[in-house]
Amino acid sequence: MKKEFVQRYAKNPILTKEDVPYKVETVHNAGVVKHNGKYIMIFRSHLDTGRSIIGLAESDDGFNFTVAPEPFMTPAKEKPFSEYEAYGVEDPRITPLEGEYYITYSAYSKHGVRIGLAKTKDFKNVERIAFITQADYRNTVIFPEKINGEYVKMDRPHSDISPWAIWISFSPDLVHWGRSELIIKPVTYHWDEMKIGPGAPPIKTDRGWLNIYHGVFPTMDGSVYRLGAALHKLDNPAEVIAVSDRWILTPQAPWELVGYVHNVVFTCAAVPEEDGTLKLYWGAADKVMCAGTAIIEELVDLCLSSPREAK
Ligand code: BMA
Repeated sequence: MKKEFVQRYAKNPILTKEDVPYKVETVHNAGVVKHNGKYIMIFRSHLDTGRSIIGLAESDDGFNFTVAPEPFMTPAKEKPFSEYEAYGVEDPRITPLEGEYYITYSAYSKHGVRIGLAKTKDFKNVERIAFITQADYRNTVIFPEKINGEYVKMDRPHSDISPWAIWISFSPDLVHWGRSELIIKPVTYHWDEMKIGPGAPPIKTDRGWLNIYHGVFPTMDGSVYRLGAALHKLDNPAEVIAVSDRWILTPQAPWELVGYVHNVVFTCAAVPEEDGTLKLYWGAADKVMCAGTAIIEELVDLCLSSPREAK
């Protein structure tokens, strides 16, 4: 029997627009962390303008969430942020780092899409820090600790020439980034052949950084978004140890197959637990939020036992 690496939570979807006390059309692509013994989720919602905002929900067990009465982040009103967020804020990822929570999000405007960085201590007040890319970047994840004295991020620049791939960059201060290099590329006629991008902020394991990413395959019926796993060297995450040949999650449940955008599972969050499991969260068909669990060591073994080339 084919092994399933992610066990879906029995009561998926865990959050839908019906759970939100203000008017939204979708609940998807959420960042999640544990904070003061609770799970905090910040989720993207389309409004009926087609533009997105970010809401907040809280849970004791990581599966049953209650949504806060007001949105958490809406497009900024003050410059310079207002200039680049006018069309919405999307796909937040949260990294706990040095006692604070750093949030990366896609900022859309007439100038394109770029990545904003914000931080919070308590998920009540959020402070925007800077835009950390130019236009044409999405899917930025920050590693949860400095490596060799530097902050590290991965993201996915757009490109018409080369495949849309995962890049890594380094920074002394989280604002200025450089020494970028391409580290994982789509593979031709493979489930992730069209484009790939970082998903959840990386998880530290004894054998390397576990990177759960998304990959896209084009079909006659539109694109299919799936999730895969890769392992990066602990002291040099630019070095990719292995990328699993197989995907770890594919659209299967009815709400993953049909929704706002069909055939999408898209992650911005995986929360490691003390028992060696992780809780994985994904937006299903860009419409609802789902969750599942996986055994971290099994994902690491999967990468090592059946790798495909990284680039
Ligand atoms: C990507 C992003 C994601 C979305 C996905 C599937 O390009 O827009 O936010 O979940 O497409 O529609």
